[in-house]
Amino acid sequence: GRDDWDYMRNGPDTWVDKFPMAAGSRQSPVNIETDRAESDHESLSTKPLRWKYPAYASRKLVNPGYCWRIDCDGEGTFLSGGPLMDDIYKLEQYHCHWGCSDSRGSEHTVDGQAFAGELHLVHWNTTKYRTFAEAAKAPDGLAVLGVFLKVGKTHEEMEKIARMLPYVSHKDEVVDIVDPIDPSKLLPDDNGYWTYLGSLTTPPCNESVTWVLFKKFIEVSHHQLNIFRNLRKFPRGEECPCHENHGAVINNFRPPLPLGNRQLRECGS
Ligand code: SG4
Ligand code: ZN
Repeated sequence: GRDDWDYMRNGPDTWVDKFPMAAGSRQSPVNIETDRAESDHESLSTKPLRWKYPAYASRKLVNPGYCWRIDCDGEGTFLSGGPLMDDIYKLEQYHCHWGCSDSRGSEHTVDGQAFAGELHLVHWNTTKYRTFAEAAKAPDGLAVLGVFLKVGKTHEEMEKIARMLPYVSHKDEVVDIVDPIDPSKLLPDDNGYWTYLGSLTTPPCNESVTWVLFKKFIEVSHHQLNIFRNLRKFPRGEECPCHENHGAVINNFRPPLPLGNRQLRECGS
């Protein structure tokens, strides 16, 4: 069925059996070979990438059983410019990927190096499509901003999320966000990025995403990552279905796939 995939027994190698799109030639993540990036100033910097997220856009914190996710009210949110050109995208949700240890966890890698985690802000094209579902099927329907997480000092905005995670420790748990969380405070202070055309990194792996990956990482603490690792893959009251790692949500990343003949562009440093 729809939820019949994971990062273990039914892991990324097996997704193609049930989700044929996962075998496509426009899949994500990829390894960013920094030498291969084309700095094409005309098309990317004539209209700089710009975003706006109002304080109350972040509505609900969810544990879907394979990450944490914050569902947003896209009204008033805005992402445009750069590779997206004049189309206006709205923020749908943001979520995170991480490892079992600090040496792995990101989906994209940079010159073969993984980071401890990767934050994804998922947007959809409201200029061309009427709903998120419709946009998710179109080649220019979605735009994801990706931010690498490196272990270092405590991140203040991430701390607001970390403090709420114990309330959604089990699968399918949801809490309303009352203390506003500003997704723009989760972005690095430098806007340089790489961009390429790819897919969702989870089934059904739709090839509908314009990826924008910030070159600069943000720092989160080892303790904050451990709080992410405390989420459980199974519902409260149910017995842990797997004996490994007490059913912890860890290593929820898809390994990189070939970039093939896709263009990798960069803007800024
Ligand atoms: C995460 O599993 C999110 O929870 C999913 O959100 C998301 O799917 C999926 O990642 C893929 O997104 O930026 N990593 S990604 O390519 O946004 C969608 C939900 O399932 C459709 C709502
Ligand atoms: Zn993601």
